[in-house]
Amino acid sequence: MALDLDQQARDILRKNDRGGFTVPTARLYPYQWNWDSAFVALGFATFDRERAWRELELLLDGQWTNGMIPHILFRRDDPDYFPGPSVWQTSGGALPSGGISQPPVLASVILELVQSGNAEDLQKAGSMFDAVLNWHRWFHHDRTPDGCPVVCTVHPWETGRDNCPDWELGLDAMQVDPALEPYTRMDTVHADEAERPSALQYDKYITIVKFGRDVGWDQKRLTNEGPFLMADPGIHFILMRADRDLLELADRLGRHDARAELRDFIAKGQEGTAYFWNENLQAFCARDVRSGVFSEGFSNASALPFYADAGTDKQREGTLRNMKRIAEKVGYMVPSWDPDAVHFEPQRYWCGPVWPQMNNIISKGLAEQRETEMANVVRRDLARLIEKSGFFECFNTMTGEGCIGTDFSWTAAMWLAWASPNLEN
Ligand code: 9WN
Repeated sequence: MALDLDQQARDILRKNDRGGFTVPTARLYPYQWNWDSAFVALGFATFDRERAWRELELLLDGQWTNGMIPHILFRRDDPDYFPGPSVWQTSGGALPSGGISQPPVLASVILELVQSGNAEDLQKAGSMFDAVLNWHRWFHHDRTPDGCPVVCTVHPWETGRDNCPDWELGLDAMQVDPALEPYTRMDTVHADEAERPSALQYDKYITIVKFGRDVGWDQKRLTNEGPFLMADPGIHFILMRADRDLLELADRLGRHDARAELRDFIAKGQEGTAYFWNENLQAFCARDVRSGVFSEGFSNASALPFYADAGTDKQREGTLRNMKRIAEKVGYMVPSWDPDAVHFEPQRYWCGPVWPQMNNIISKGLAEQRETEMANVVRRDLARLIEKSGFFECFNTMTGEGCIGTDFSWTAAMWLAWASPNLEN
């Protein structure tokens, strides 16, 4: 059966290939997405390394001159997706794109390809090094509000964890722009409404897009003056890890010129980690930057300090205690939202379901920090989910039923690169 699933996973990646880049799934997400592509490259690397690098090269085609790599690249307009290029109206790079970014897993994926590869892989990594460094600079400068100790986010979509209840704080603090033009959502045409964000959430998402457009996508202004400003432990820990991985790449490539700057980024991350510590919950949580208020639930991003090698012993113990508490309540780890917190819904997108790419980085971090038992649970649970339900976008954390997109690229990639039991042979 695992062999069948390996074959199915390869077929999904081939089927979602649009000529060098992969769509997350047909129809619902018909473009190239940033962190999806990075994870997908790990899947391709298990059977076609050339194609893995191609995925990343095409992602970099969309980089803006200010360094940002956008969350979506619109190579052509597709009526199946809203909001498309005519809504974003960006001109920061060579391709039409979204005006925000996504969690920067790219450097870590490149390092993984180098670690499992040869001189040719190192050469490819070398050709991408400056582009990735510029992206990290963009996070540390343009996405760090004046006077704030940490990198922040201006839109729930930028965190990749769209409608996680974490973002309610920031969304509650903003108004829907009364001048918002009427629009038609396409996601609820392709997926069950009960599994997608609400209408009010969508109005606020589009209000932020409108603000970005109104300031001509001036990223510093969007960060300092935009309607939404929160700090995400997901972006924080992923960037910290990526800064370290980029430093290792710099060493392997002999790019000593970049070392001091990367060390500064890492030090900023280490100092900023305390900002996310919610004493009440004994967990790293999202925060509304303007009010300083913490989100009061353990999300799957709260489980990432191990991946970033961050936090004190006490903070890691608190994190693990929360994970054990949650493991008693759900059928499958790691839910995207806390089953003991308000707004938990086991089937609704980022309000409960298990996400394959998150399980991957959570488990990787736990294994590296010798938290083997929990690392194995997190990996085994994703394998069980795929064996039970197939290659869905995400899965109901209670029942294991698949949610939203089918034949999903990152799920196939995570199976091939990490969760398939065949990898143990
Ligand atoms: C908005 C593509 C993307 C993922 C995100 C996921 C979802 C988009 C949407 O799909 O977001 O970027 O329209 O809902 O939340 O993590 O990258 O798979």
